[in-house]
Amino acid sequence: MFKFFSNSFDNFKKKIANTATALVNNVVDNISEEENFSEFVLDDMEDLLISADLGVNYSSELVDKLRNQDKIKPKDVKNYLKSEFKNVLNADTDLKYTDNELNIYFIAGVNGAGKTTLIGKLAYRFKQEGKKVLIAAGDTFRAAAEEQLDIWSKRAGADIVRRDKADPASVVYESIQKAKSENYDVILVDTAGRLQNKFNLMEELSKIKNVIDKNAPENLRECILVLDANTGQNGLQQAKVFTKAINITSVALTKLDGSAKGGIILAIAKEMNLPVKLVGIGERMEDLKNFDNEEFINALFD
Ligand SMILES: Nc1nc2c(ncn2[C@@H]2O[C@H](COP(=O)(O)OP(=O)(O)OP(=O)(O)O)[C@@H](O)[C@H]2O)c(=O)[nH]1
Ligand SMILES: [Mg+2]
Repeated sequence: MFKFFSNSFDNFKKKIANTATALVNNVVDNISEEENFSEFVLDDMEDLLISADLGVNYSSELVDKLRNQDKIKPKDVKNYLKSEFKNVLNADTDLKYTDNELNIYFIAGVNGAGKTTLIGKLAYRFKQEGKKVLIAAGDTFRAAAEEQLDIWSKRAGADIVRRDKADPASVVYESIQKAKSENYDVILVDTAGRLQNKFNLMEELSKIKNVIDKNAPENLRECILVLDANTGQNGLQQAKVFTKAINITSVALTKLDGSAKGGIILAIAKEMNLPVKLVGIGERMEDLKNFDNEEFINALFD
């Protein structure tokens, strides 16, 4: 298990205040004073949950449980949501890490989601922990991508394998050879952003991943899908497509700072069975948090 030092609870609470408003306070304010869960009230509640990015299926499931029962009253809606959300967020959210072995993290996601920034932040955190870190510049597609990664690697104090405009699969292959012969603890693999509806781009992604599967399968620790919190429900769609192409093991949700769409964390857990393990809460190198189920619930409800 690998723990990052984390930002304070108060800071986290501030960063997700908009999500708390959308997901909890709005619902409580609109529902809790009602007498009963009439169809009208239930419809209202469902709309509020959908607009807080819980997704249609999960929102209607939450509302269905309140129909034709009289144990839970509208005044209990806050506690009801809290216990439901707790049940959904039950996966282990610790980023996998094995001491004294090479740990490879494969990072994928659509354009601009925050992949390269995440790699910079992760490199920094691993370096702070005294690890030997190698970044594989697998985005050889976008102009200036390698330059951007180079800047992050210098900032973090990590090494980089960069072969201008080379085939990304060969960059990853070379990184694995270097890391094995020079005893690195960590490889972070950056990949080019891609539209999830472009078949050949997704094919290319699985080709890059195959290089790891062939040359260091026991070292692949996580395949992380990077999602921009602001894309909301579209993130679910992205998760489905990426999971088909490569076996995603966890999600890093970026740009949660200021976003009101953090409800997507619950939708991803519920519909995809994928844990969010990392959250980006700003553009600086330190603005990365380990996601913690209980802390998230507390920050939403308390
Ligand atoms: N506010 C905020 N901005 C972020 C966060 N993470 C990334 N960004 C910003 O999002 C923008 C895109 O980030 P990149 O890391 O370049 O995204 P990418 O996925 O590598 O993009 P491509 O390589 O073009 O696919 C940058 O301006 C980052 O500073 C975050 O957690 N919070
Ligand atoms: Mg990038």
